[in-house]
Amino acid sequence: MTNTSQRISFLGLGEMGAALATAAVRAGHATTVWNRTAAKAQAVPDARVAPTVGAALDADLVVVCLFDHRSVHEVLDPVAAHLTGARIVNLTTTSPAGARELADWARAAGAQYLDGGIMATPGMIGAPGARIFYSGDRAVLDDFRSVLELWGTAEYFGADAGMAALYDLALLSAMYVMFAGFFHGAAMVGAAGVPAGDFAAMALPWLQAMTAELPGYAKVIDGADYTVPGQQSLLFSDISDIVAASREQGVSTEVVDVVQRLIHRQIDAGHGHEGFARIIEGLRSQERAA
Ligand code: FVH
Repeated sequence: MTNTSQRISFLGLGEMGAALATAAVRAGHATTVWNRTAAKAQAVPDARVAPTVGAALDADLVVVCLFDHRSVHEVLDPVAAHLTGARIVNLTTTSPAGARELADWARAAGAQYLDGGIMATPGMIGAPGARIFYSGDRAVLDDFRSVLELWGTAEYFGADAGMAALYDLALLSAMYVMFAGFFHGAAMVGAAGVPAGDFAAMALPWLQAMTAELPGYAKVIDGADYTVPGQQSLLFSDISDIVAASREQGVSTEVVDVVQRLIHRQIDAGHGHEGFARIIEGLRSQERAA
């Protein structure tokens, strides 16, 4: 229970919104909930159910946790005239540009806006290890830190409302590519009858050991010198054997082809004896070309 009860409203009671609202109720905050599908609003015991979005706006803090950028506008646009003085934290996943657009829109409506990127699953909310990234109006974070910390460690990335989303999506990209690599390996050994569970037991310590290499790669990237001795060269990193073994197993090479293409782009440009981390230069040039 908290000593200082705040009036917190939640717009959106999907899996995540319900977990956030439940934590607020448990901490003793006067919690109001609204959800498009009204039946879901009953999922948070002891919360007051608002019949409309407008009725949920009478709160110290309005927490938005909807499906995507578009749904945030669909919910908030009709009540824009009533947002003057509102303090909003939006935990809906959006792109950085989407977060900036929402921040500008909310400020134009007279509200303060803090954007958030949740680095946790609903089951992790309030448990050790849950982190939430924030950027935008710092005063919202400072004034409601005790509420925000109910859900996970709050980390602030500055006034640019897009930064939390940028960090969030960058970390998610690392996660998705790693999982895709695991699925590829599981398909390779799976074609030989090895259960994915057996492969997972082997992949876990291997990937944990390999992540220890990240700071070393980061040092090379930040130093922008791929000729520093001790790096695994691009020629050595050629993954032709992995591509061939995948084909032999009858497994699609889509996942590994991407990595092989990035390696060969650098080799073809004459950098074969430089370090593997140089493939980031190919990614950066794609970014510039876009
Ligand atoms: N669940 C997770 O593991 C991840 C962890 C990281 C952060 N994400 C993001 O959190 C946002 C909400 O996710 P969620 O898990 O709560 O998602 P759902 O259970 O699918 O609930 C979606 C809610 O959004 C409502 N909604 C959708 N479209 C509209 C709309 N046009 N107008 C009004 N509400 C809308 C939906 O309402 P209903 O379908 O029940 O009527 C749910 O309340 C999300 O950005 C994740 O990326 C979660």
